[in-house]
Amino acid sequence: MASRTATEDDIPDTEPDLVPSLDDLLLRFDEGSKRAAARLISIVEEGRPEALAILDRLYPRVGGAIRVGVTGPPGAGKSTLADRLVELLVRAGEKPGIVAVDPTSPFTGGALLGDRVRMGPVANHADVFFRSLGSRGSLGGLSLHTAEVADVLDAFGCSWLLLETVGVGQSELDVAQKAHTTLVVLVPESGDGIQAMKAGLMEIADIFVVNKADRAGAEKLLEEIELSIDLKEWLGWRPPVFLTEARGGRGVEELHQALLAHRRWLEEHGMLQQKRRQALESRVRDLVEDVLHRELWQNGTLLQSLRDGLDTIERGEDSPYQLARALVEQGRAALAVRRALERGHPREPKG
Ligand SMILES: Nc1nc2c(ncn2[C@@H]2O[C@H](COP(=O)(O)OP(=O)(O)O)[C@@H](O)[C@H]2O)c(=O)[nH]1
Ligand SMILES: [Mg+2]
Repeated sequence: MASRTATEDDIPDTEPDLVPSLDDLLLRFDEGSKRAAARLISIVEEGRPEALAILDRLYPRVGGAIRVGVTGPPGAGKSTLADRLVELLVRAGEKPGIVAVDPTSPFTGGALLGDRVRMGPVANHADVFFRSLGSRGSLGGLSLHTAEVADVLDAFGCSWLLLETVGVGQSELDVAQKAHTTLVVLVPESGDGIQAMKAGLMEIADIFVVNKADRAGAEKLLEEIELSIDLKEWLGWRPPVFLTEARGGRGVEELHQALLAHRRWLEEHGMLQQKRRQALESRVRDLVEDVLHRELWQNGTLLQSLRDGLDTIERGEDSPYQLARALVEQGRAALAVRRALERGHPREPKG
């Protein structure tokens, strides 16, 4: 898409009563309207019923973007670093996007304006797409629909996608599964080095960044990390460690080069294919579980049995384990009946 300046069209409209038809939105999306993209993302993020149809329709165009997970403790400078990287990528003629998970953003992802301020001039660049998602209570997490939102941006033509997490936790494993390259950002203060190893970041990091190189202890942390890396045996890619000063942009070009090098390495060793497959598996599993979960609990009888069961447990007449087993049986039977009905077969009498 040709470079152009940001227009009013680039500000996402969140007024539900003005929502145009889906075909209309998709058409404008195809024409490169950021506003249409923002609306489609909202639909996907909110998990609205049309979401699956949208994703399905866009899927053939998904897969071009280089996906980089940016993770590390709060305050490490992930956002600042992501901004600098985006600036650099724009200068290199790329079309980058950032999907950030923001713990404070409300349900509708309304943190966008705040983050535009954060992003400064970068956010208003026509070739940058920025999206902030609510973490939905999954503390430290990537939002539930991060991968889907990234897919929409991928189909929109973003060539790089930075997926920024809130902090470090279980969800960082998710990032590793959803990104091609995972950046772990640490800072000299608060003994991050040791904590990183405890949190298992060594297992997910493709590249380590020691940010705030202007602060005391940066070199020492870098050495600590190098030492920990040396303690492990690396058959393939050995994660490099970089010093950066995100605020001033120092070390960002080197980081960019490292990202490209990792990308090449993945391609040359058939790992990109493997990572894509891994991500695909995790995605399809999520989708299946989501559907089964919803179908199961949509069943009013099952919910009633659950509540009745709770009474029984409280009276000391049953245990949670017995109840769970009974509910699983009941749920399975109900799903089997439903399936039979959907196929148009009469229900088999129980013998
Ligand atoms: N001294 C110093 N401060 C930095 C540097 N990079 C980021 N910061 C500051 O650290 C704070 C947290 O940065 P932010 O990017 O929001 O961290 P995040 O929570 O990991 O996204 C902000 O006040 C930044 O200005 C740096 O290289 N040196
Ligand atoms: Mg941040």
